Amino acid sequence: AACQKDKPAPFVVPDNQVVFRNPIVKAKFTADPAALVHNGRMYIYTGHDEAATGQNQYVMNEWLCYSSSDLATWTEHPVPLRVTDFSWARADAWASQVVERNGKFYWYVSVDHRTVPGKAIGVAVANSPTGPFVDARGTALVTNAMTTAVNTFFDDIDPTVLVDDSGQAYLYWGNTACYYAKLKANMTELDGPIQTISLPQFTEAPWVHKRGKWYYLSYATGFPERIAYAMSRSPEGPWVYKGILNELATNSNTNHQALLDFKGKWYFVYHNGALPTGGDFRRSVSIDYLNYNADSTLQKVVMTPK
Ligand code: FUB
Repeated sequence: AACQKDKPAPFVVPDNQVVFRNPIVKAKFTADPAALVHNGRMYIYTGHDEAATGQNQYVMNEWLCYSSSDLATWTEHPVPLRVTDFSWARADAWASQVVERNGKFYWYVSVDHRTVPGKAIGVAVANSPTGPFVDARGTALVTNAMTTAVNTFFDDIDPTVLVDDSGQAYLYWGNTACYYAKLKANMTELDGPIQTISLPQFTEAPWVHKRGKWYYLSYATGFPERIAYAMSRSPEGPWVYKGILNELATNSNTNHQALLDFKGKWYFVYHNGALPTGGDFRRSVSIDYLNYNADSTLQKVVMTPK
């Protein structure tokens, strides 16, 4: 009996569903997850919420990286990227995403710009998903001077990148307004004009993914935030709004999602404030299943607390 007690809970139940141990990171507060799959592992990239208990503001100086082959046991990698890695950035390691192209890993980040008012988007590059990452440009890729300043200080945050099957890469981002632009094949320069996407009650946190012939643009809507989504036959739209995908996250006024396929099943990675002493500025990343209907629309995510 003593032996039985010491056994860890099984990771997988008989119908082959993973029992997630949410939140997946308990030793640190993590936020704004992005995820990718490489060589049989899921990599989750997060911001690091460093606010003290009761401190009502974001304190975010670095990004973190975790990986897993079974989605139950996660390895923390050494800190792969900090605000200080971008000489032109002042503060705020806000939401980000890493994408792989031709064996290189490009990390698009939101940060506060030193000289251009407001937030800006930068890009770092590495030869491995865990780094070391270095600033790929030495300057911001997008600044507030380039967009229409709907919400001047927060316009240019929350980058998400899709490399389409055609090889064309697209960068989407925004707060209040949702923007997109093509990226050159080098992944570090915009290619053409910045366009605006019209979506109902767009707050922030766009994430674009493709399944079959459908493109999906999910995003944070309202405030406190739910996750809504739209679908299109093209990465350039038109996007058709489909409804709410994820309800309010426990104890967090923001939500932020990554949707991806791993070993033939789909997952929804997001954050909440569910850890003891957690909250709006002390968030935690969780993962749950993402299910599709027969007509390719998305089922609402069922969030599992632990
Ligand atoms: O974590 C800072 C900001 O809060 C992110 O950039 C937004 O998506 C929201 O989660």
